[in-house]
Amino acid sequence: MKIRTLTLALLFALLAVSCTGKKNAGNAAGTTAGYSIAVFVPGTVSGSPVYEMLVAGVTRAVTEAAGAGQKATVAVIEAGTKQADWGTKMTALAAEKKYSLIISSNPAMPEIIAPVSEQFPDQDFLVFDASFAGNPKITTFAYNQREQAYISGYMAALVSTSSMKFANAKKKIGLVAGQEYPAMLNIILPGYLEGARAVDPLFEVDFRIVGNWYDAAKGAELARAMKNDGVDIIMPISGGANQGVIAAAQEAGFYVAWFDDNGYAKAPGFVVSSAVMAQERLAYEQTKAYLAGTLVRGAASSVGLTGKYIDFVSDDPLFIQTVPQNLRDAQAALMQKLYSGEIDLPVK
Ligand code: RBF
Repeated sequence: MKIRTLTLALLFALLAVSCTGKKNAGNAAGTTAGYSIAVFVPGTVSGSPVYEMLVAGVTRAVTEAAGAGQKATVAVIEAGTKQADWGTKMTALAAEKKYSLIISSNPAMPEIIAPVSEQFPDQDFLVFDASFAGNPKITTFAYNQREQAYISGYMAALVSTSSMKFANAKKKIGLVAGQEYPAMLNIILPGYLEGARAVDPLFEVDFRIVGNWYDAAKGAELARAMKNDGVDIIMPISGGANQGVIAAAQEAGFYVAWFDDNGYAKAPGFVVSSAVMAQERLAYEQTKAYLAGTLVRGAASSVGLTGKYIDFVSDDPLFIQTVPQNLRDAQAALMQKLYSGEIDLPVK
């Protein structure tokens, strides 16, 4: 496992050890030993917006707390792309009894953590982009991805039916996923289609799977094939493979609907949409709450458009330059209907 520890945080960890004389600098949360947080990244950070935001948010909260004199440290552990190893790696991490809190993110993690929690009942876990109730040591936050995907599908269909340079007459938009998983099949894919069909009921989604979260060459290959089949805009949700979709867009000439964070700068003129989740802010807020002793433990919370945990980035100059005014107006009108509740998209 690759462990990167903040230099500043390490300094505070050493101080914590020397002040208390204890080797264990964290497991007793809230004691003078301080807080020691591990971010368990199920995959690799680079290229995955959800994980980049997770690490950034947690690190910001810990750095601020440490700067204000609190004993707080963070270690980022990349568990890598072999998913079969995640359970063993999580067990090993909990067995260290070194971290007062282990933070992670993705919908599969609670099921992996549940048996680890049974084995190490004192260990606290906080998982984003996931939902799991009934274990007081596992706290989760899920995003309303029906809203997020609907917003994305709506903009994709607006672009696809427009007179923009790479748009064609076919009512076909694309989605490239890293793998198939329940949130993708039951929420994101249907939400994307639902949003597109709100523009025109004849829209179809060409849905393809990379088979992992890193293979950019495979991402590019799938995207080129989709373009040849008449797709003029693709939403990539495939981690490091997204880079392949971006490269294919620039080379073959089609648009990209970015998901999770602001992606306009990834390929100016080609990325026409950014339907985002505020994972950086949520991770920051909840880590801060944990460090302040106010994290509501064991709860399964949901966030969405309310509080702008799900949103569309419409004020980026690259969006304004790339997408014509009439399409931006139509997207803004959709957002108004969502903010006002005129369109309500609960996760079923
Ligand atoms: N998204 C990424 O961007 N990178 C990943 O490495 C990644 N790995 C995942 C592994 C599993 C088992 C699951 C269920 C999802 C994964 N996701 C990954 C998708 C992520 O949780 C989320 O659904 C998407 O980013 C859309 O918001």
